Amino acid sequence: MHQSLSLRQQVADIVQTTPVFDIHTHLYDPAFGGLLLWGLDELLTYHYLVAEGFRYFDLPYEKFWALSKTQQADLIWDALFIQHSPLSEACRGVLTVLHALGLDVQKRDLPVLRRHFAKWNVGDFTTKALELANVRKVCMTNSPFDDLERPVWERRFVRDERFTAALRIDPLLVDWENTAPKLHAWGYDVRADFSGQTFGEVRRFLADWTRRIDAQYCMVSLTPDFAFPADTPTARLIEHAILPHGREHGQAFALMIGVQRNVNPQLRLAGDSVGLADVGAVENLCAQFPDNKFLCTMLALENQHGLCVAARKFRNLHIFGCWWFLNNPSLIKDITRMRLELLGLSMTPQHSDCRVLDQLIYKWSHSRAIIGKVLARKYDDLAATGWVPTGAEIERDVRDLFGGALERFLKG
Ligand code: FIX
Ligand code: ZN
Repeated sequence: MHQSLSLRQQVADIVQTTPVFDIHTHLYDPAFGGLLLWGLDELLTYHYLVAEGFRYFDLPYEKFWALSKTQQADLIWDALFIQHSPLSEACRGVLTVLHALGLDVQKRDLPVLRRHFAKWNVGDFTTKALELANVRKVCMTNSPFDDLERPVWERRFVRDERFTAALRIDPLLVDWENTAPKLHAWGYDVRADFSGQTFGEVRRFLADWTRRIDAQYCMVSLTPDFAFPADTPTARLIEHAILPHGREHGQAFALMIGVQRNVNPQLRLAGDSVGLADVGAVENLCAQFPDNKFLCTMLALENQHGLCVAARKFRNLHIFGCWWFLNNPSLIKDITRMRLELLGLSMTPQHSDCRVLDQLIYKWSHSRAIIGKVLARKYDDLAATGWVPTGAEIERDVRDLFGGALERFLKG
């Protein structure tokens, strides 16, 4: 009993002190200026909280969107923190951030809390947030199709080494009809019907952007009905452009599957939902293209077991994260336990998906606590057989779970 208590403490300490590589976020290198969101009003208007706010608001959607960010934050604060206790995970997250920054949340005084943030500049706050979250490196989501982001890459800038890039290509794969003319206008000789040099030119586009941003991997999010093989533009582009590109550049293809976009367009970014996807499509990709590396996360809870089993069958598949509606303590606990039981340490239990810099602090503090407990229970079970892990072994394992295994997978 004594030994098991100290083992638990040892695991908790190692999990707290091991720095994380956060493999999927929507944060930006500070050189992107206003694209890097931070501060209290951004925290309060996070789309998770907008969705929750509308559970209580009694005003038309358009009226909310016409308000300034500060006014929107005021409404959300009032509905979700003052009129009701802030029990949801996203609400609790705001309080974890404020508390970690040393602020007194008990007074429930929004103007005072706001004034604290006014003292920071973005450079110092970036360092503070990364330090408090104990995150060593953050992977961004970088889209050449984003009109605000593209010019920053095109004019070049000095990179902050704490931020790495991932090439995000949703419009290419899910909206080919409107994307083909764009590629054409950018000097790539593609045709809407895929004739001529189309696939080669898409590969040239991918290679150009991979080089320009030094992409760690290439990524897409897909709806629950994603099928492979299939006679769809998405499947054709994957087979004839994305995967040959991946083989040529040794680059993994990351699939985030199961998001049903815009089920309530009036909620804007908060209007996406979830649906059950087909794990078979991922298995088909892994089986048919053993020389490609795939990363995958799925949004539906009901897909988690199948996805784990798929990863047992295919070593070119690395599964990651408790994405979005799964990023809640109860679900992280169950999913992480299942993954450890089926895959051991050859997976990445969590990414943050932060959209606001400050969120690194709460997403990693909350996830760390759960992953630490789950892991400690597993080591306890081992210790009961006489196999007591050494400190060095636990440190090695935690490094792997917090990005090390993924880095090896990407390099291998
Ligand atoms: O597609 C994605 O990368 C999603 O994570 C986002 O689009 C989503 O809005 C989000 O922030 C989820 O956490
Ligand atoms: Zn995301």
